Amino acid sequence: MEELYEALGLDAGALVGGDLPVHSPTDGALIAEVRTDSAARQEEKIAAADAAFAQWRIVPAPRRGELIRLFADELRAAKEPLGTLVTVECGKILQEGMGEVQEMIDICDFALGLSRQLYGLTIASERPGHKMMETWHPLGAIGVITSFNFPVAPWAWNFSLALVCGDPVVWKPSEKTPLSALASQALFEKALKRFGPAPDGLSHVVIGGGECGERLADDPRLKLISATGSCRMGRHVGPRVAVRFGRSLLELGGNNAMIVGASADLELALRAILFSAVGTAGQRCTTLRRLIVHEDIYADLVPRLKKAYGTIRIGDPLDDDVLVGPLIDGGAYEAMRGALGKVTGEGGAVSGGERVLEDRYPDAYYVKPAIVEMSRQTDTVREETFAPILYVLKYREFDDAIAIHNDVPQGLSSSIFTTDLREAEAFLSADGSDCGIANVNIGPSGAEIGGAFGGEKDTGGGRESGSDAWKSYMRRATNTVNYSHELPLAQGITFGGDEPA
Ligand code: UN1
Repeated sequence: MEELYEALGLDAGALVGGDLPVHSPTDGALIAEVRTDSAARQEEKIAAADAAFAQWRIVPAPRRGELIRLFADELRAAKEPLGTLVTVECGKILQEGMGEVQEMIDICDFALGLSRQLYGLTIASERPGHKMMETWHPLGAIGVITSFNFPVAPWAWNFSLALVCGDPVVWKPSEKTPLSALASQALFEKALKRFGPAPDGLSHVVIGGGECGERLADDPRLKLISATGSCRMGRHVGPRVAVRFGRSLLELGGNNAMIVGASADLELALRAILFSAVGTAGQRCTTLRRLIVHEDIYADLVPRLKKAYGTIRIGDPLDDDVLVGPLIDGGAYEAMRGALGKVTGEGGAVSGGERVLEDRYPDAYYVKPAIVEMSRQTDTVREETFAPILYVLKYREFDDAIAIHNDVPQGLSSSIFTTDLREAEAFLSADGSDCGIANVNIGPSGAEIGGAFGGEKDTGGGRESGSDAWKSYMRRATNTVNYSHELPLAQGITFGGDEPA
């Protein structure tokens, strides 16, 4: 670990003796003891971010982009150690750990380009000699709350856009993955050194539990709170921010499904199902959780899927051949067991789901991904259990498939496998999938950064990452300029004969 810390510019001495123990989910070993931030220390950081805003907002956006360009350089150079740390700290396989760092690099590149494209509109005025336009200004310091399963990329989506938009950031990572956050911050500080003069306090990490997130949510100096995590967390944070009329951007749970139509290319579908359902050990917000299969291909697809599940290697996520690493902790394992127990009571036929490698790793939680065949969509299926459980449902009519698909509280990601153009287009249409992400012939997980990322209903409605998600990090001003010698009023109103009093 020491070598890894050193490669990332982390001071190993500062990672012992703190009050927050960090365990690797790969074997349960204690890998660090990090210091949490007191309320007073957190207050200092928020105040510093707020102070930095006054200076950073007047730095030209392309110059702000330059800082993100330098940060991307650091990330490229540290891709392997940072990806490895992500793997060790949250348990996803190394390919995915590295992929997560690549996602950070990609969004930095996007943000750099964006720094020259923070465009507003010009608008036709109804009044002669008048011009109307829209300008976008920095919003203020912002708070970012992230979860353990993607310990760095969602922060980077927010951070890179926010910085380019002129907003300093205070980041509260999951208390399960503080090291990846501290390493990201250290890499950013390296970029800052190369950047030259910049206001102090552009980026802060605050370490702590729920109370730490609450303090962010309640602080009026943080103009936007962008939070990624469970629906439960979002229900707590969203209203707190709303009470003070703050902005929130919520990216919460998903219950993502795939419809497999009768005409689907089953080879492709199988591969997509496997990656989406068991990748990251089922701990992505975009994980495939429900498979809705046409009755004509059910007997072909489902046994093949079970066979493929049987060949998946489960184990140390640093091992090249492994596809499924551990769950994050014992709590996640209990939640998985609980859901499988409940769903059995609801008539589900479970295969897989057992704990494995217990002798070798008594303090880690490796499980066989589970497939559960259901005759109907029950309340347990409607819940998001953050574990590799794939519920399989059968349908006959396409409209029923869509109805089952949409009949869950969450609305993040979705997909259909079909070669039938009508089905594909219907799925993407206004009365098709009700999710923020809807895909054809690819799975629901593993989105690129270029599109807006997020979902509807209990997923919280926020959009992060690409497209015009940057607008959440800026304030919009509508400007009307009168360059005439008259003062015509809008809507044709005459006011006191329009003579000066
Ligand atoms: C998450 O699980 O919180 O689309 C984010 C994906 C990744 C991001 C997942 N690009 O699966």
